[in-house]
Amino acid sequence: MSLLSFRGGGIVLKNIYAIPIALAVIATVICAYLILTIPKPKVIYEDFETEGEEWSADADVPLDPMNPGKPVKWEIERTAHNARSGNYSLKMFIDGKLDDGTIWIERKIDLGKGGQIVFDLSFWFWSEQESFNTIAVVCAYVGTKNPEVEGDFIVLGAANEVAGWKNYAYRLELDLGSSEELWVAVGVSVRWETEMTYYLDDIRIELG
Ligand SMILES: [Ca+2]
Ligand SMILES: [Ca+2]
Ligand SMILES: [Ca+2]
Repeated sequence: MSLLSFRGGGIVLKNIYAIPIALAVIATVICAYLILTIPKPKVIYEDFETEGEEWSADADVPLDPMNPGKPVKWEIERTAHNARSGNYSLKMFIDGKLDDGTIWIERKIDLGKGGQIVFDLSFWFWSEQESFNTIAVVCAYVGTKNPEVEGDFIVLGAANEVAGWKNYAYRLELDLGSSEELWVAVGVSVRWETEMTYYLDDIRIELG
């Protein structure tokens, strides 16, 4: 039997429920609006456990005098040889005997909006040995352009601060202007005349 068929009493009953129902509907609409419109941090995580196409390798390295017209040897590849998480990480090798060269991985992030953002980067970097000499430095880039040269990067610290895995972090507030895309890169830059191999794992990027 419907509420309306109750003549007088039914109308009273209907009024009693009308206000709470209306409030519940309004509260639901407000909650849905807040959930949809409050910006949530976007988190990007890369642990190298699967093949991906988001990141690509790039470099700014000198030409090899022993090999005319060719750059010095460098290589960035996913490997199961060493890992902080799971079974895989990224191996970064460069022949730094000319005391020069920067190699990195980079990716573009489509944000869908420009303006002010807070960028938080964290990753783990592996060095075979600790050294008081700065053999290489760990470097990063964040900005609106595709990084192409060593000068695009900022130095986060020495690459040989510990033997094993070490966490590096970088936080930045930046104004993208009208650009709706962001480029991020993490790499290593030679400071000592030697061949060197490092590993990278567990990159976490938070954009708020
Ligand atoms: Ca991993
Ligand atoms: Ca390039
Ligand atoms: Ca590039």
